[in-house]
Amino acid sequence: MSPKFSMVGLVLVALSLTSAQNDSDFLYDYFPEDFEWGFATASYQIEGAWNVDGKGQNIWDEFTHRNVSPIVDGSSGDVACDSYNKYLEDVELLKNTGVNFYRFSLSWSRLLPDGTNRTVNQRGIDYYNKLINALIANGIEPMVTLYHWDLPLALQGVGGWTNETVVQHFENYARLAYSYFGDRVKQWITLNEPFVVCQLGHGDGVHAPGHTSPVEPYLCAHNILKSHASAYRLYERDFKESQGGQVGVTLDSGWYEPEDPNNPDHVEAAERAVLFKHGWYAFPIFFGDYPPVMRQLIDQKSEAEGLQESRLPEFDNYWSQQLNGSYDFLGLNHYTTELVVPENRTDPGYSGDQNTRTYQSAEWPESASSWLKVVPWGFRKIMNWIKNTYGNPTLYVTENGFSDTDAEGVNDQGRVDYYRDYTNNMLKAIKLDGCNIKKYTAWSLIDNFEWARGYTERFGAHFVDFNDPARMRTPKRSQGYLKQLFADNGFPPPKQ
Ligand code: PNW
Repeated sequence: MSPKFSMVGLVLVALSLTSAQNDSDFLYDYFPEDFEWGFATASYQIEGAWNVDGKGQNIWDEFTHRNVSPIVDGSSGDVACDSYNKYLEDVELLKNTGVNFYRFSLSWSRLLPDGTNRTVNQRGIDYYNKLINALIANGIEPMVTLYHWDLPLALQGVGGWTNETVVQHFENYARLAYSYFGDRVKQWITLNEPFVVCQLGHGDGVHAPGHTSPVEPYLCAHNILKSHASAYRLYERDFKESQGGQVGVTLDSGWYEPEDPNNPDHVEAAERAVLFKHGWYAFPIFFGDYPPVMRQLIDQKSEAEGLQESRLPEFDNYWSQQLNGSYDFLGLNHYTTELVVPENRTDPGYSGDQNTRTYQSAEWPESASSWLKVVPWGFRKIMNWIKNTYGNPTLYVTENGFSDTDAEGVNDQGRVDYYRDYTNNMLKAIKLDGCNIKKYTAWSLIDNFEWARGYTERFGAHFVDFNDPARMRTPKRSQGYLKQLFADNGFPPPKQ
């Protein structure tokens, strides 16, 4: 190569590097060859069939059936997308979009009606066997979440996640799942978003079981972490050698950006916010204990409140060791970003404990969900924070997505733009920042029951007509977009 030629090459490389690091620039490049693409769903949000074929009730059945409905449109997951009957259609949609894998969750009370291994519901086993076999027959790898928020009601009767006995029940349930499905399922996620389980279910009360408390979320988190560790160690001990799969956990975290990045107090407050959100669950799993700043602030505030002991429980040596390193990969659910300012607070509970206040910029594009603003660069920042904080673990994006309403129908350009810009930031995190991201999962395959928001917010790449008894599914514009993205495995440069 002539010196002149290589000089030109160097200048071009330098130019493209500087321009690509500027976030406003789109990166035309490809994902690594072994990168994998999929869709996610969750049992309660899609299955329906809440009281048939031996399924026991769970806390969302009870929550949605309350006389005064806590759901904005008074709806429930009784029928949802009827995927219990229409799972083969779902597999068709997956196949048509060209995914590598499908992330779905098992309904604990469909398999163990009262949550304990006293009775196994064979018809529940049959259902998931049929689904798993159909996926595999179509070349789609199953990725299974054990717990996506639908705790068996009988276990809630004795305190649910706030009673330590749940740990053994979860381990028994995990053993059942590994035993029956582990010959074909190699990707296991113990829990989906323990933060949402504990804070929205036990702190704010907007999710089942609807408790409001400054203490329960920390207790819930403590038992949920032990449950995760038990299920992880069980697989490691009794299944890993024969089945050869992987076990991880899915944690949700937004990105927390200091309002004023030049103010050290703002920077510290934003760091606190990420530690309280992501670190609350990830620190025990990566390091064996809660983040020091949580220990310090919650101990101090508990004492000031006149409590005998801290609202944040402690791990003994045994649990600290069980937890430490209990992951083969880390799952990340990410949707949005918040701005953070420091604020001295005395209101007891998860929010006040952080001494921060968070809000979202009015300039960020909106979705149909009040909490979800479109901030694509935040995705790249949380991935880098995870890389730097935990030593660049294997990261699977297990959810990412955008909501709209009936009004958009299948013309969901907002979702197309969201997926394009978020996945492009993920590409930058991989190619420019060296983040170890191996899989990406779009939420969601189909519109579904969006928890407290009922059917008023749609996240699907396929439209579901909830007025139609057949629950017809229709591909949206975003389905076509994702299909192309998955097939290209990236962003081919625009043709000149
Ligand atoms: C996730 N928030 O939940 C869940 O894993 C899905 O089941 C859900 O449908 C999806 O995201 C869309 O909401 C979240 O308030 C719920 O920050 C609420 C929040 C985040 C995630």
